[in-house]
Amino acid sequence: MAVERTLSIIKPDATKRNLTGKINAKFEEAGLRIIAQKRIQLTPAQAGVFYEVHKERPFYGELCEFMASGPVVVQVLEGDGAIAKNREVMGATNPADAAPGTIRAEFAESVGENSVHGSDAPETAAAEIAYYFSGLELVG
Ligand code: FUP
Repeated sequence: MAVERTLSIIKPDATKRNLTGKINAKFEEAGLRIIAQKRIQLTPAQAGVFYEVHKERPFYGELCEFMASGPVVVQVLEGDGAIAKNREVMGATNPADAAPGTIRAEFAESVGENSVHGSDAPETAAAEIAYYFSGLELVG
């Protein structure tokens, strides 16, 4: 399987509850390498650009407000099949449907406040990584 990079975000509900280390342990146990990482505070407008694909959805406003409600940790994860592997480790969007042992099953509070984001395809991964990181910040 090809080595891929994917964009991960530890969301405000998780940073607030001091879960960054526990979530990072899940990535590392699954063989994903955290090759870049920073803790930042988004504005609602910056979150809005990131989630533009959802702008017609009824939850868009609430999602942007939530993503700007506290610090997030943005990360680049690297590994064999990293995009699909990360989504496996994250679990289903709604924690009620997430498989046991996944991040969302263990930590998410609701479908909206679900602790982590992960890119869903190679094209979105490339665009999402470029939104948060410059090439110089990706040291492997
Ligand atoms: P995922 O790829 O699992 O993060 O899920 P989506 O891309 O479908 O959704 C992105 C984010 O929108 C979710 F993480 C949370 C929010 N969302 C809601 O608040 N309500 C919904 O019904 C669906 C998604």
